[in-house]
Amino acid sequence: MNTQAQILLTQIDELPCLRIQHPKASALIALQGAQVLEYTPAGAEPVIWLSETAGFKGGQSVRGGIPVCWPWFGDLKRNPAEVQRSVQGDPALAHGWVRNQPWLLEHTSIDADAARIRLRYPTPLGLGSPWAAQVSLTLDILVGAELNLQLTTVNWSDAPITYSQALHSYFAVSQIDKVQVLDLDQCRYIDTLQQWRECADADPLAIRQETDRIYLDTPATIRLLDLGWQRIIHINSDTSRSAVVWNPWIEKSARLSHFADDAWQRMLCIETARVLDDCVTLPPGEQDTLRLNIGLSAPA
Ligand code: TA6
Repeated sequence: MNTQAQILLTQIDELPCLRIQHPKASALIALQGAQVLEYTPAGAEPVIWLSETAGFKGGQSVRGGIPVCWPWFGDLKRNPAEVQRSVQGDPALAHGWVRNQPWLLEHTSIDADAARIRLRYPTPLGLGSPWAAQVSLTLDILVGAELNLQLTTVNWSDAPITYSQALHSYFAVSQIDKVQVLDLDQCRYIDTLQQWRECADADPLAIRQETDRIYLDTPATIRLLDLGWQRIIHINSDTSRSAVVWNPWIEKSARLSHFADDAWQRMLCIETARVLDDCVTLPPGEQDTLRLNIGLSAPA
């Protein structure tokens, strides 16, 4: 049967969402946080993981998908001093203030190749630093044989702004002990579980314990090899030189909200970032885009 190409507005509990049906892929996007929740190419296993126990409540980021972390990543106090000075955010908020806020649906289109959606964070709505009213933030999402996200910040103010950001992608895996993260061997990383000390590995990364690493000087493409599903997920960004790899493993899973105790076996976060040495300073009148392209191939 030829799948109709359509973008449907739907409500899941408290959250308005867009359900994308297309011959090349299906997807689910929450307007809150402009959060991709699901992405599954035609004929493939899901690429993006959504928690089986996810909540869909106003003001709460949904567990899974691709949360937008902006204008800071992670713990604000662990960010460079210039980010903290510039954003003047609430340190109690992890991952910035836009991922649990309502975004506006600005544009949709659909053709034989893909569905395209543009969402806009309605500054100065909601929380914000002194410059929040003078910065625009949009997310362009392309759903097709590949998934493409472009997070664009425009600085309309008369002073430079400094921020960190990440597209916090939760990837679905067949079984965590059947996957390897390629292309990060030789990259230096900060191990947040070992007093944030700097390390480096010589081999591809296999996940065998709680893992929470910030890689720096990363290559444009990071590959997630999944032998269980006989595929490679290509995570490509030409505008990011930092990436976060996170799996909560057993103990932390039990402490996480909306996260089944065994869900650590079915997901792995590889987050496309601009953090630490790679954070962004944007001069007045300029714009910056964080681009992410996700595609599949068979293992070599
Ligand atoms: O990206 C890794 C991380 O910073 C982890 O330390 C963990 O906190 C994860 O993000 C999820 O954070 P959240 O606030 O969404 O539960």
